[in-house]
Amino acid sequence: MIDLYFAPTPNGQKISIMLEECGLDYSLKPVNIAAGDQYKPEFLAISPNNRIPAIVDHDGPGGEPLALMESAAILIYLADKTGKFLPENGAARYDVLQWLSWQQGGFGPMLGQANHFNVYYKERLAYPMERFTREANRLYSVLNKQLQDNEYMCGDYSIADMATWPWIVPRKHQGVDLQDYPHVARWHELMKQRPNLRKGFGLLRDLIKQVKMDSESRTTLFGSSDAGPGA
Ligand SMILES: N[C@@H](CCC(=O)N[C@@H](CS)C(=O)NCC(=O)O)C(=O)O
Repeated sequence: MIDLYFAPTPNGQKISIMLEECGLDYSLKPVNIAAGDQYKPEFLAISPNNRIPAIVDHDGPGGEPLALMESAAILIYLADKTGKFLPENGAARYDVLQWLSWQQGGFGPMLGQANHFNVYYKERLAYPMERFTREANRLYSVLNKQLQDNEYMCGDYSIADMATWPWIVPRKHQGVDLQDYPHVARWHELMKQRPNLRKGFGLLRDLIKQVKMDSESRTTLFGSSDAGPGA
């Protein structure tokens, strides 16, 4: 059994999608990051960077429990455990790992910053809004080019797709219009047809609507209550 420490955000959804796609048994452990659950000692013992997602696999390597943080490491671990969605060796394996790294090091963090300055920060600051919206659009055009000749990001469906797709759902907040990226739009629709992806993505989605972002939760999440709701 795998414990999944989760909140319904793009980084969390990567892992709930993968667990559903692999058909693995898991037990959901909701982490309310707006209320500061990520700073509780019992969570920090599993995820020292105070971020979701994290897992504990009670049947880890050698039959011992394994705790893991960082969504890319978790995806690679689950792919290796099940033999699914990541080629075992050869060039195809490194192709998936390079696009997973692209998502993890660029696509996710830059879209997160675009979202922060376009939506959360109390003022509309021209420089960071333009910088991160421009970078978001540059990254979408890289993805668009990759998807021009590939049905999924690396040919076959893989953990690179699962890591990238949840980030394009809130694209309006990133200043992105999918009409400008027809191959991304085609892939977005293709992905949505996968029932297990929809199930993993839908986990605790209703919770988002109930979370009240007050001054205290903004300070918990962003270190400052200045990160107020956007205009
Ligand atoms: N690089 C990490 C990023 C994880 C991350 O940023 N998680 C966010 C939610 S999407 C979080 O837990 N935020 C809590 C906080 O900022 O205190 C990963 O890919 O797992």
